[in-house]
Amino acid sequence: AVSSNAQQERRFPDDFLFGAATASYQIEGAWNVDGKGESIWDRMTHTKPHLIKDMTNGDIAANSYYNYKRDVEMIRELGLDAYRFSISWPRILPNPLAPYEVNQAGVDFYNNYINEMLKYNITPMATIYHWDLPQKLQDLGGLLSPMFPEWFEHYARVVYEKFGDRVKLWTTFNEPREMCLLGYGGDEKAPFLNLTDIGTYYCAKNLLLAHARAYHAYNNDFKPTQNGECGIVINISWIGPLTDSEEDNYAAELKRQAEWGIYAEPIFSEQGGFPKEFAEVVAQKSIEQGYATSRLPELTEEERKFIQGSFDFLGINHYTGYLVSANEYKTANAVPSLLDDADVGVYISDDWLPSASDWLKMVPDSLYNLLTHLKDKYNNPPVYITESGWSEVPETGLIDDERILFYRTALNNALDCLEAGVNLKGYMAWSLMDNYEWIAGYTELFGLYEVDFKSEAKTRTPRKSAFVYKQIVKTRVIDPDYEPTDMVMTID
Ligand code: PNW
Repeated sequence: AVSSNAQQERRFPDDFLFGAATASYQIEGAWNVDGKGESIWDRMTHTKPHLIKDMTNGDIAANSYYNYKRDVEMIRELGLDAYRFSISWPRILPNPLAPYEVNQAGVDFYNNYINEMLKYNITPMATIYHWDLPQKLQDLGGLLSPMFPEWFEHYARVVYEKFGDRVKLWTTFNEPREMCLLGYGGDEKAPFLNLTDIGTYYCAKNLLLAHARAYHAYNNDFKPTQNGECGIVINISWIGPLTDSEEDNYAAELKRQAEWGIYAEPIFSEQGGFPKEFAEVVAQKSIEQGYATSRLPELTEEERKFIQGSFDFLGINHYTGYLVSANEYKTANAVPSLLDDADVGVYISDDWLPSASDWLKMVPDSLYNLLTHLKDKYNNPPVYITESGWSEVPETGLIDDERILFYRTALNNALDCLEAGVNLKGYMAWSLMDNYEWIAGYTELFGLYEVDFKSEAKTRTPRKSAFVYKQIVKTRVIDPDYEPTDMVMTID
């Protein structure tokens, strides 16, 4: 019997947005079809396949360009409220500097996709940019070019104009850290520039300006008629101190500022600008290293004001966490670099369950710790968890009990957050289906649905976790004992 006492049963509110997420390059395939231009991931995987663990690429991936109706059918099977997908910039603007050359076939594809979602009352949440930059723009400097904010605003206006009558939830960028630290300041993501000294920081500044331009373009010119919302998605791990000591607390704060504060603080803090302590450390080290100015560029007063408050909500990709020590567990880093600027030790406990990805462990209460921290830090902004998930090796197959444990744990944390007054509005699982996991290729899989990449049809089959997630979405309650009776999926 349904309890009348709300305290006995912890449930998600009816308007809580449950969904699943994907990204264009990871699922679409059709890399050179119907006028699509070349992206930095096309170029990189084709010319340097050895950078990818299994030498694969996203040329075909889950072939969602052709399978999108099946994808929407899966979303219906799961009973999801929302679907987070990304738009491929080079599919829309194959020649990104020619303002009137919009690729109609690309527009048609996303129109069909979005209309298929709306037919079944599924709320689309669109990511404007999830890492597949047009190669042409990379040749001109990519995110390091001072022109980048203008290029991005132009592209954002095109997608608002084409899809904004139906898409009401927009995010500008997916994961600045992964782009700037790993792509420009490192060599783990395209364009693999490894400019450790200043690459990360110049990327961060241009990204913030580009985000703010796209936000203001929406706010001023589209929101009045389209009535949607625009935010940004930041990957935020929980970073806590290893001990209660003042030193470790300071080290953890410095690491938070370096890892995600440089992207979040300028937008979400009341005062704006780059995080104070970290900015001081970088300035100090830069001078010691012989630079004329800080390697972290200044934001002018005008830029600071332009970026501050440029959000309707905060999208967070949250997977994991770690603890920080001021003196122990340090490793060698490039000098100069962001990792050397925030020169602290990182501790990962052996007790935390490992996934198929070396960076992803199941860290107790990481989501709760993170969201309650952000609530206080940024005056409780509306938050969506835009990604959260667990990887397994391909051999795991359909019985993915560790993934089930991950989702139940994370969603219990989400309920704790709601009870603590966090303005949490939704949760998107990463991912709807197996897909191309960047430099890990197809060796680390995150799907609620397994994809048979060897089959011509890229057949999708629900895993056990799909049935468990479906049950939670339907009942709005986490039943720790629920077991699917069979593995037959239907649309309820
Ligand atoms: C995200 N971390 O990347 C991306 O948005 C997805 O495209 C990707 O497939 C997914 O998560 C799984 O990797 C992340 O270090 C990269 O905490 C790194 C971290 C988290 C997410």
